[in-house]
Amino acid sequence: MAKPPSVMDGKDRLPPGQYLTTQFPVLSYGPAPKFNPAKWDLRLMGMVEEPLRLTWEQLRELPRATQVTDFHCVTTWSRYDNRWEGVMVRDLMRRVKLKPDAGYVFILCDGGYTTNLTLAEFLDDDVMLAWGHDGHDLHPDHGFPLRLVVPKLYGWKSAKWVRAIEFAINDRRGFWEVRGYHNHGDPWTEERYSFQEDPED
Ligand SMILES: Nc1nc2c(c(=O)[nH]1)N[C@H]1C(S)=C(S)[C@@H](COP(=O)(O)O)O[C@H]1N2
Ligand SMILES: [Mo]
Repeated sequence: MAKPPSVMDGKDRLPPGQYLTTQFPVLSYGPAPKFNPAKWDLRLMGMVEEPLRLTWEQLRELPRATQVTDFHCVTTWSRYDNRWEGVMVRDLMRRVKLKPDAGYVFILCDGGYTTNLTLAEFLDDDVMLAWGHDGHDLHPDHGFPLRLVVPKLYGWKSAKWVRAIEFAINDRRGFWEVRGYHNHGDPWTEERYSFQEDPED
């Protein structure tokens, strides 16, 4: 079967084992939660000197950013040039002081979904919390009011409906990470499944 021209053009842009789509599939465990801007909040907690709670209004007052990145789902679809709008994690993190022992980040979402990252990967300069996509508010199914965007890792790390960010000393696996997905999830080395993990890590 002939591949679409864009795949041929952007070969080194498409991670191994992925195909390109211009659709924006919805991959969710459970329905999109209802959003009440008067009650919604975002918490930064755990290994921080002072926990932080931001209302929807306060979140929207943080410095805004847009960023165009590719998205790679472990189920093998990739979508190029997503224009995300929101807040860079590095700007949000100016509002808290981490304790020196913090090494891992646990993302907690409305509906019970979770995912884990190393602190270094969470603090990477392309990681953001987004409320907009391609010029519109995110569709609720895609994570409105707020989703994480981690361009360098498979899509399951880009948690939708984020409500809390917990900084921790030790790593702990999130929703998909305990259900057979890789703890790290680098699409370029195809870290798809937990059985691929190096027991030494
Ligand atoms: N809260 C929550 N976030 C989630 C998921 C989910 O089921 N629940 N699915 C993940 C997976 S597997 C992928 S590939 C992306 C998909 O994002 P999309 O539905 O906007 O395409 O969201 C991730 N974030
Ligand atoms: Mo996914």
